[in-house]
Amino acid sequence: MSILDNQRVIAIEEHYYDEDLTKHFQGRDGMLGGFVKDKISDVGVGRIKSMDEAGIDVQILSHGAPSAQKLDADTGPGIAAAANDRLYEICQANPDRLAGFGALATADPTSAADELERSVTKLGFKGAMIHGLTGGELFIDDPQFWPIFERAEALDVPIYLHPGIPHENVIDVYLSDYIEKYPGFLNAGWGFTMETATAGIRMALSGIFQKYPNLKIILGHLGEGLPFLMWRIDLALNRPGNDGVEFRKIFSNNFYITTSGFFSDPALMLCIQEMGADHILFAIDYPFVPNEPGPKWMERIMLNSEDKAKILHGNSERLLKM
Ligand code: GRE
Ligand code: ZN
Repeated sequence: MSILDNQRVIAIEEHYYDEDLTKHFQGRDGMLGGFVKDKISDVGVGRIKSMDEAGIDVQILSHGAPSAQKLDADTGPGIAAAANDRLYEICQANPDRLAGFGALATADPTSAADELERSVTKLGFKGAMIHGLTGGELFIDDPQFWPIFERAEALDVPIYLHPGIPHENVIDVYLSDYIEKYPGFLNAGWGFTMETATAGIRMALSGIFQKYPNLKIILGHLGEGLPFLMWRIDLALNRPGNDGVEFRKIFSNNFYITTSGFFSDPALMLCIQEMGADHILFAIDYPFVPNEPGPKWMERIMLNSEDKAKILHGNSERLLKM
């Protein structure tokens, strides 16, 4: 099936929309997926056909941003659980081709931890994806969310930190005057990156990896720039007057990154040089990014075949037990 010498190709940040969940997106969030509406809603024939044409064997499906992070603590858990049940059915229709990351209504952290467990043990999901600020306000390193990470460590599944749009105050000051002309400046063109890179650094600062040393966090988009910045972040956070944090060590041990929406040779090479090939996983970010160029890029990139195999399937087979 694959164009890469019949190697299995697993893509792990591939989105769909649940009609009931997207009803709850408002304002800027409501406009996020408009330009891919048809493709993102197709979880059947059209999607599998596109995978076949591109040489992608398996997609790990996750909801598009902002998923369940904007839901409230009262209604959110039920809405997320129902969406996860429907995702289970979607995967069951093509069990060899589709698997899932659960959606968690993080506004209720304890029930989100329970839903993570149900998603993994009852629905067979590979972990969960969290999209940005809970309620548009709170970063996920806040101690109230730690029960989710405690459960993830106990279940030995990763949590994928996917971008969401930044806090409204940040948008006002940093982005707003350009986003009418350049909506991408709010999302993948910068807003997403700055929000999710910040979330990643904050996780390291929070001390959560001391408490849960086997916690595994996935960042898309080649680590949201953090591999490039790792040296400098490490320097600054360990200058006199800082508490000191082994940022490089934490990022290299506890974080995994994916190629979602970022098919750049030099950027990937930098990631391999900074953190090795064992924590880099293939992803497209379909349908925000088309399927076809991804496997073609992996096919032609100047990289030894062992590392290619790790990125295309070996690392996800190990991390996601598939
Ligand atoms: C993405 O996953 O890359 C994405 C979204 C929503 C809007 C834009 C975008 O999930 O790039
Ligand atoms: Zn994405």
